[in-house]
Amino acid sequence: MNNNNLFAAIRAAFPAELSAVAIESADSTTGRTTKRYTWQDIDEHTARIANLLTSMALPEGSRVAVQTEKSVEALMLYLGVLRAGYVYLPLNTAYQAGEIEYFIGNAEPAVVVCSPKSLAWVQPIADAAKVTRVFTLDESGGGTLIDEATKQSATQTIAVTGADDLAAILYTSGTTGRSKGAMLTHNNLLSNALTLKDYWGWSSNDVLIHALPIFHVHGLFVASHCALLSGARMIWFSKFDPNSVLARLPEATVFMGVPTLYVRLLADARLSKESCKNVRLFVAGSAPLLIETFNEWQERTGHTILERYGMSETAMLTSNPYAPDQGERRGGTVGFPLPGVNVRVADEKGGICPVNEIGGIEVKGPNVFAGYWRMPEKNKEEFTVDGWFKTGDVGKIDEHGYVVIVGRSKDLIISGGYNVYPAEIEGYINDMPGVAESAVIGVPHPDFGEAGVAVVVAKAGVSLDANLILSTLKNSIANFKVPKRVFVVAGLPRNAMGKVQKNLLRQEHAALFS
Ligand code: MLC
Ligand code: AMP
Repeated sequence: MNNNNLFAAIRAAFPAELSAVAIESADSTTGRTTKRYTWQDIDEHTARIANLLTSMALPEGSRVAVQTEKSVEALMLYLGVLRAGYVYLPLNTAYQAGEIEYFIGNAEPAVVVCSPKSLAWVQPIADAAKVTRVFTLDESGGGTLIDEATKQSATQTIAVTGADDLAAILYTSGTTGRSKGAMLTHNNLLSNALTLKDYWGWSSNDVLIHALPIFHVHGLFVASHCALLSGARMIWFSKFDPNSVLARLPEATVFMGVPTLYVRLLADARLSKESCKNVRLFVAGSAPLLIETFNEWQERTGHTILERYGMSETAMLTSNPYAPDQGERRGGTVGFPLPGVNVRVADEKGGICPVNEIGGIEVKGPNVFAGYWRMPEKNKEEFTVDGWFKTGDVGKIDEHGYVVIVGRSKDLIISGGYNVYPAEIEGYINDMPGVAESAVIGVPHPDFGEAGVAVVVAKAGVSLDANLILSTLKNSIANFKVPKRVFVVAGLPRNAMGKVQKNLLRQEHAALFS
């Protein structure tokens, strides 16, 4: 029978020699190998996890929500969920109780896996949402999930799924209201992964340094899928640290990172042509790569970073070329639409923009998600009548076919590769006693690319304490969402329509971190 399960394709790509090392977990400070996992280990661990889930007789399409530290076992959990035919729902480790309560309430997962140190507050949330079972998984791969999985058989028949069955739900914040769950099918993920594997020239000789978190598209899908589908080895870091990455870089052939990772590596004097001697490909994405970083990287290492563009709803849309005969890699651009992916630029009336004209970037292709989880009205808003997905990014396609992103129509801050939605943060600030209104803006930041800044107005007669606003936010939301600075001001600039002029605030604070 034809099985469209993404894991079936991954399993079929395992090398014949199952005793070869597939993943080396490495100490995130020193870079030294702490444990080796063979392809056989991946096969057995994922089979056990899949058997554990199947033994629970969960309803078809059940979600497995996961908020755990990064470990090889956490990757096995993702693969085990695919293998069992359930839907994987990764959650940023920085999320706090209020945020997790929303995700669990909205997605109604059958199973939740959390870190042992979060169990005390996750369990009541899960109980209230009638979650069948909560397991734990810690950063060294221990916990009740693995204890229970170990009792299961190490062989399993991969669940048969259709191409359009859901493989994962990735929550991505909305410009208004709460986060939306982007539903990704097995075919969305597999088609995109196979395209990237081919386009970027992956082979079993590759060695990938994996230093990104695995709760987002970049680390979970782009990096892991390319390596797994190529039978390539991964050096697995639970956290990015320039020291450990530089210790292992000489044996790597591929590195992937958000721009902040490149900025931090450049700040380390040990980065040199010698340290990159075996690397064939540096990939950057998830946020704009500054041309200064692109140029400096070229000078220091002799390598031209390949910048690509993607999002949770669509996986990867465009990429600068890998092979020289496909063209040069141009800094400041995100390259060409990937094979099989259609990208167009539309004006406000829905007409197609001519070459070099700026408009909204739209996409169509097998990579485009199946819609937002239980939000039919959002699907109507964010797809055109002829079925193109409106990315919310603003850009153009130049005369050579390169896509250039110039901004966003969505009010979004991308900080160190994480998305922060001003409307969400403003909502928290506006609920604080004594606050009349607030505006959260993104301003240039040398490390994170952009950083959030809050401008807050007090109610008449109230004196607000900026530090108290910051500490209140730190106690309620993920740390990366907390603005780096808070200013209490007399009033916000508004236009004739009464709309807050965030562009003026951005100008005013543009040099804050320079
Ligand atoms: C950490 N902090 C951040 C932050 N990361 N603040 C803003 N933006 C971020 N991204 C906070 C910390 O909580 C801390 O606050 C302070 O900033 C300094 O922390 P740090 O020790 O320097 O941070 P670190 O743990 O080193 O993390 C930085 C990072 C991490 C860059 C390594 O943010 C990261 O891994 N980013 C990658 C995100 C990613 O994978 N994105 C892909 C999305 S997929 P305090 O107050 O506690 O001191 C996608 C689609 C696509 O977009 O195209 O790929
Ligand atoms: P997410 O919703 O977290 O998947 O973030 C997706 C958004 O990241 C996109 O809509 C873009 O705004 C942004 N993004 C991803 N890659 C790039 C890139 N190479 N350059 C500029 N922005 C990017």
